[in-house]
Amino acid sequence: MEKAVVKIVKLGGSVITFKDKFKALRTDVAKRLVSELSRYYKESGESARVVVIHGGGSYGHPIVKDCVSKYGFIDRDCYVETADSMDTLNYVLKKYALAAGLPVVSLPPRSFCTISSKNPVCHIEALATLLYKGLVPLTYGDVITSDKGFEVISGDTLAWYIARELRIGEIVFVTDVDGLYDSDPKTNPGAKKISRASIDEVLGFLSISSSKVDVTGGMVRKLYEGRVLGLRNVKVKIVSGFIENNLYSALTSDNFVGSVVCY
Ligand code: IP8
Repeated sequence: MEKAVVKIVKLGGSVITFKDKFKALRTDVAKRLVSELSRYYKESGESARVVVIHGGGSYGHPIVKDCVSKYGFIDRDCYVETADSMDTLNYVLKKYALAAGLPVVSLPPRSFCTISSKNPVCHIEALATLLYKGLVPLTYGDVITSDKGFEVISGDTLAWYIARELRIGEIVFVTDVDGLYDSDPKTNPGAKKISRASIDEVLGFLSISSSKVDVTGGMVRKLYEGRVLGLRNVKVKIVSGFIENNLYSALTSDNFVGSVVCY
C-alpha cells in the first residue's frame, strides 16, 4: 500500500462560531466544513489521513478572558467552566462530522497535554494510533494543567506540535479571512494579497495585530509559532472558510481562495 498523505485541518473559532455572540455556533458553516472534509476523506480512500482540530471561538475565549481579567489567572472554576464549554462545542461538531460520514474520535487535550516550563508537552501516541488506523482524531483548543496552575493550549499550538511530532507536511488553517495581505486591507485599500510566500517573507510583512477577545493571539502568532517550533518542509494553507468548497479545494489542490506559506 502506498504511504498515506497526512494533513492537519484547523477549523478556526471565528469561522465555526460567532465570535461576538457568546456560545453561538455558525451551524451552516460548521456543517458545510465537515461535509467538505468528509468528501475529501471518502474520495481519498486509504491514501489520505487527516487530523481535525477546532478553536474555541465564543465557547472558549470569552470565559477565559473574563476570569483572567477578574483574577489574573485561570482558577479551578474557570478551568471547569471552560472545559465544559469546549466539550459542548466539540460534541456538536463531532455529531455533525459523524452525520456527514467522517469517522471522528474526540480527544480532549486536557487528557494528554500539559505545560511545563512554558512548553506544551503532549502524549500523542493514542492520537497517532487512531490516525494510522484510518480514524479521524478530533481535538481542540482547551484548558490544560501546567506547572503554574491552569493554562490555555490553542488549537494552533496543537496543530504545530502534532505536525512536528508526526512529521506532517501540510497544515490547513481554515480562517475568516480570504488570505494574507502585505498590510491590513481594512485600513489600507492598496494592500496586496500574498498568494504564495516563504514564512520569512510573510513575517516581514505582517505586524502584530490583536483581537478583542482572542486570548491566544492572532495570525502573526499562528504563523510565527511554527517557526519557533522549528518546522521545516511544511506547506501551510490559510483558507477562507466562508466560501463553499474552498476547504475541499485546498485539501485537493493549491487552487483555492487563500494563501500558501512554505516553511
Ligand atoms: O481558539 C483556544 O483555542 P484557539 C481555546 O484555537 C480556549 O486559540 C479554551 C480559549
